[in-house]
Amino acid sequence: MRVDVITIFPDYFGPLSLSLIGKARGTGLLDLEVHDLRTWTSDVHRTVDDTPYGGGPGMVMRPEPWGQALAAVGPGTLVVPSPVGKPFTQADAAALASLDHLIFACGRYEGIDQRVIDDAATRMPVLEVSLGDYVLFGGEVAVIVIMEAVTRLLPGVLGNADSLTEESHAAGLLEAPVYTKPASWRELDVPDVLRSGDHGRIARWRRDQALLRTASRRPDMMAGYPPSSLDKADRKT
Ligand code: 6GU
Repeated sequence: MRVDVITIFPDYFGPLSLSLIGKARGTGLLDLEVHDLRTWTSDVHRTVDDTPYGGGPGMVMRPEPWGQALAAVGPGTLVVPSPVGKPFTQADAAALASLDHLIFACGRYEGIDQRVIDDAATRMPVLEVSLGDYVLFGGEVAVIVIMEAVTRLLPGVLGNADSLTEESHAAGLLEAPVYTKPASWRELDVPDVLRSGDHGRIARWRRDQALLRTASRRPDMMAGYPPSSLDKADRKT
C-alpha cells in the first residue's frame, strides 16, 4: 500500500518508523511518505494560512498549497481527519486497508478551505473522518491512529491472523477480559474456567463476558447488535 501524508509538522510522524508499522515499511508492505505542505508554497514566508471569510476567530488553511500538493501526490483516496467528519470505525479501517493509495491531509487551525475538499472530490474519493467528539489541535495525531488501525489489517503485518477475527469490534462486541501467569497475583485469581482446559466452557465464558461487557459499557453497540446473532445460550446471559 502507498500512503502519502501532507502536513506542516512532518516531525509528528516519527512514531510511524517504530514497531509493526516501521516493520511493514521495512518489508515493503507499506510505502509511506510524509510531505511538508510548505514545499508547495511560493511566498518567502511559506504561508499556509489566512483569516477566515465572514470573520471569526483563528485562521484557515489557504487552498493554493493544498491544490498543488494534492496534484503532486494524487490521485488516491483522500482521507481528511476532522472533528466534523463522520465517525471513523473498524469498517472504515477495513475498507481503507483494501486500497492501493491513501493520501492523508492534515488540517490545522480552524481547518482547510472547503474548496480544497470539494475540488479534490471531483477527481478522487474523499473521506472526512472524526475520531470522536472532542477537538484536537490538528489532524496529525488522528492520522497516526488511523494508520495503526489500517496497517494492522494489511495481509502479512500481524503474525497471527486469528487476532484479527477474534478481536473487539471485529465481531460487533467488546472482547472478554484476558489473563496470563501467575494464576494468583495480589490475592486476585484467574477465573477457574480459563484454567480448566475445557474449550467449550471457555468459549461460553468468553462469549458471556463479551455480551455483559458490551451491554454495560456500550449500550449503543448492544442496541445495534443483530438479534439473529444471539443464540439460545446467549439469551440466558
Ligand atoms: Cl480526526 N481531527 C481533529 N483535528 N480533531 C478531531 C478529530 C480529528 N477527531 C476528533 N477530533
